[in-house]
Parts: sequence; C-alpha cells; structure tokens
Amino acid sequence: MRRRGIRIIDVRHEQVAAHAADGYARQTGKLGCVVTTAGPGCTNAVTGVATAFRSESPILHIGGQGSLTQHRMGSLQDLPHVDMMRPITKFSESVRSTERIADMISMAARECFAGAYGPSYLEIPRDVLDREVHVSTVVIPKPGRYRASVKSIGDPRDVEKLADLLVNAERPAILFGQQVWTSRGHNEAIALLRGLDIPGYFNGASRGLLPPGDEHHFDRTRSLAFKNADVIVVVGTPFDFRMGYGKRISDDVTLVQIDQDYRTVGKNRDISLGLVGDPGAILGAVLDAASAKIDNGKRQARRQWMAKLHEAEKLALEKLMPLFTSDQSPIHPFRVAWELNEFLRDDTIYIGDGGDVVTISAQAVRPRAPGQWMDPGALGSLGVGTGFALAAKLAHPEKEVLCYYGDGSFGMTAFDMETANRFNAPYLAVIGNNSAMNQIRYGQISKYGEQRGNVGNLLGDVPFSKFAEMLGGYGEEVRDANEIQPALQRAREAIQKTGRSAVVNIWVDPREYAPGTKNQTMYK
Ligand SMILES: Cc1ncc(C[n+]2csc(CCOP(=O)(O)OP(=O)(O)O)c2C)c(N)n1
Ligand SMILES: [Mg+2]
Repeated sequence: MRRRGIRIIDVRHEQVAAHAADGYARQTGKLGCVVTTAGPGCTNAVTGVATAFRSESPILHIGGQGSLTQHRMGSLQDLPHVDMMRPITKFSESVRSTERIADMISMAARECFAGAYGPSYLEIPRDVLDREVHVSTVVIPKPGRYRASVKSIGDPRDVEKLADLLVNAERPAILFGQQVWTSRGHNEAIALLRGLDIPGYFNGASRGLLPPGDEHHFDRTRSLAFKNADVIVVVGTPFDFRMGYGKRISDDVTLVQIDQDYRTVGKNRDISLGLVGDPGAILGAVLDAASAKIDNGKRQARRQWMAKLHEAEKLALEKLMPLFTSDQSPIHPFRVAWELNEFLRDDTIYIGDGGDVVTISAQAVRPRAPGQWMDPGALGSLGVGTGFALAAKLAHPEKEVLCYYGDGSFGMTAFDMETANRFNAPYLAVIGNNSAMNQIRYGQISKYGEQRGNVGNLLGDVPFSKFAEMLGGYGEEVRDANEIQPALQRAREAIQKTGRSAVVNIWVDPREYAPGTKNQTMYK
C-alpha cells in the first residue's frame, strides 16, 4: 500500500475512521476513504458516513462481508450492509466478482463527485477480495481518466442574468455555504465580492474564506442585510433549518440560488433565479460577465451599503463585549469563546464538536484562512472532533489543530486521541466542561421545570486533563477566566515539545446557554 502512495491510519473506533475520512476530504478536496470490517464495523461507521452525507463530503466507505459462498447462511458479522447504507450514501453496492473491484471503485468515486458531493459505500465479500485474477481480465480505470470535470457553469444565459442583477444592485448580499469551500470555489467567491463590492456572509465550512477585518467580510449582520437587501445570492447551502427553511427571507427581494445539486435549488421556497453547477466556475463566469457592465453609480451605492453594515457589525460586537470579557466565576462560556479567538494563529484549523459551548464559540471564533473551520454540518453529530482533528493534522502537519469540545462530545470519541499521538498528529483539545449535555438540558428545564428537567442530561465532573496525561501529553484544569489564555499557551508549547496532544479542561458555568438554544431556533 505504501509503495502505491496509500497510507493506512488504523484507528480504534470505526466512527472516528469515518469522520477522519470526511475530515480528510474537507481538508484536501480529495476523496477520503474509510475501510471497515463487516457488521459492527459498518454500523460503528454509520454516524460518520451519515455526517458526510448531510455535509456533502466525498468519501468512499469500503466494507467487508462474509464470503459469497456463505451468502445468507448466518456467517460471522453478516448484515445487509448495502441496504443499510443506501439511504445515507449516493451509491451503495456489493462487488460480486474480483474482476469488477477496480471498476466498481471508479463507479463509486464518480458518484461521490456527481452534483453535490457525498459518500459512497462498497461492500466486498471475503472470497471476492481473496481470489486472484489475471490483470488482463480486469477493467482498471486510470486516475484522472475515469470521470469528467465537474466544473460546469450551468446555463450561460443565467450567468448573464445574474451579472446584470449584481451590477445593478444597490444593496446586495451574498451568503456562501459549505459547497463553496468543498468544491474549492473560494478564490472566485472572494474575487466576486471584491470586484463588485458586495458584502459577503459565510456559514459552515465557508467560514474563514475571508479573514476577519477584511472589508468584504461580514458576520454579525446577516438578518439585517437580508431584511434590507435588494438582491440576495445564496451559494452552496440549502434552505434548511439553519436558514429557517428560507421563510425569513422576504418574497419581495430578488433571491438567487446557486447549488451543485439541482434538487436543492428552489427547495422549500421560491427563488427569482436558480443556477446549477460548480459554485466557483459559476461565480468566476459571473464576474467575467459583470466586469464589462459595471455602473460606477451603483458601485458607490454598494460601498455606502457596506459602510452601513460595518457600523451595525461594530455595534453588534460592542453589545457582546461584556460577555466576551466577563471574569465571572464559574467561567462564562462566552469568555472561553473570546479567549479561543484571541489564541488562534493564522494557521490554526478550528474544529467545533459539542453542544452549547460550541454554538457559543461561533459568536467569537473567526478562522483566519479558508478551510480552517470545521463543524459537523447539518447532521449536528457530536463526536466528529477527534476524527476531524486527526485528519486535519495528517493532511496539514505544518498547521496547528485545535478542537473545542463539549464534555459530552469529548466522552464520545476521545480515545482516538491515542491514534493521533501514535501517528505524530498531535492536536490541542479544549473542553468547555459544564458536566452536562447542556444544550438538551435547557430545553428540558424550560419545558418541564428544574426538577423534571435535569433528567438524562447530567454528567459527572471529569478532570479530563488527566486523560491527556494518561496518553503522555500535557493536561491542565482551568477554573479562573484569567487563566484561560496562559493555560492555552502552555498547552501549545507542550504539544510542540512533546509531540503529544494536550487537553485544557475549562470548567464553565452550567447556567449559561447559547441564544439559539434559548430561542430553540434549531427546532423552528
Ligand atoms: C451523537 C449525538 N447524540 C446526541 C445529540 C443531541 N445533542 C445535541 S447537543 C447535546 C449536548 C452536548 O453536550 P456537550 O457536548 O457537553 O455540550 P454542551 O451543550 O453541554 O455545551 C446533545 C446530546 C447529537 N447532536 N449527536
Ligand atoms: Mg456539556
């Protein structure tokens, strides 16, 4: 395998393997691959594959199966994998003969990149895998030769239409979703914002496309902008729960949607114009078309619109500052979020894996470069962090990797921190520890009252720093807000010195919740 340029990263838990394959795809833009055994190996990987499915991340899951000669006889670890995986993949098949393995891998990979990206599953029974066949009997697709480019711009007339809309807009706003990053359309996205002077908003994996402080980067005024805009362009993100299913956007605004998937455009609400294709290719073509048409009067109007939004951004930040700088005890989770953002380097890949503490961190943490924000995406799966961290560090050994966990999340997959250490891929784990599944606790308390609300969501007080020490790394407990920054620095230095992952376990106030949790917006 090594001779063929394939590196095997053997993890402890298959869920982590699947999240790592997903994380690798997100970090490299290439196909991630996870290989599991049959039965429980496959079921353990399900959450990772499902996460990749909802996040449109291209991964290939290859799974084992008992021999075809024992088909349905009750062999060890036998399950109907192909049927199980079908609803959470774009392609799910069993390979029935050894001659077909390579060809079917190419089919699975082609599906991963067809339209919106996503996972494929391929089951290979044991005797199919073990049999030797002569190479002359086999179709072996060549890398780079087995599929077409996916950089389609859709209907060129619609590209012209969108260019017209944008050069004539006075109050436009563009929201870039995760497809813009996963399809690597970030350069075109940025060029369009700058070329036409349009405010940009970013969600999911597209956070960090522009650095904080950039003239075209906005992040606290999306509702305001959408309320007052004349043209809104939504790129590579569906009208799902994160967008209130599109219901919050007025019917009077000109609404344009660009997506890799035909099925996503116009779903849940009507649009004025829809374009299907590769986000970067489309945005690049739109800028080209618009460049010939620019109207400087309208550009001036757009610059004033941006200035107004910048004012509103400043006010929104000022309103949050008392929470960000709170030195209350126990520590306010908003303070942790602020300190994490202060701590980030230009090259830190930031991963959020948890409930409320992580939701809160999104209010302060601003990744400094494209690809340096990772979250579970629309499936909202807790436990993604360890696999993401492992993959991110392996894909970019020169970068720093920081995963911010809830204590509930950390408990789910943390044991593969040992795998990260074993493969010289150390990362910094920071835990916002409220000894509870707090995001869930809030809803229960508000529905059923204190007494009945605290059921099924309280966790023990665990000094997780010892976990890092057990694995030969650095660990620290933090109970004082002013100790957060120094503790993070010590952990950073220790990782550099020891090559082992570190844990900074920050005890946060369990009485504090994220605004979204209080409004229960995730269910609306
Ligand atoms: C695998 C999985 N199980 C359950 C949930 C539902 N859930 C969402 S947030 C949350 C609480 C998470 O607790 P923690 O990681 O400690 O973060 P906190 O909310 O306490 O800050 C739960 C159980 C989920 N999203 N994913
Ligand atoms: Mg918690």
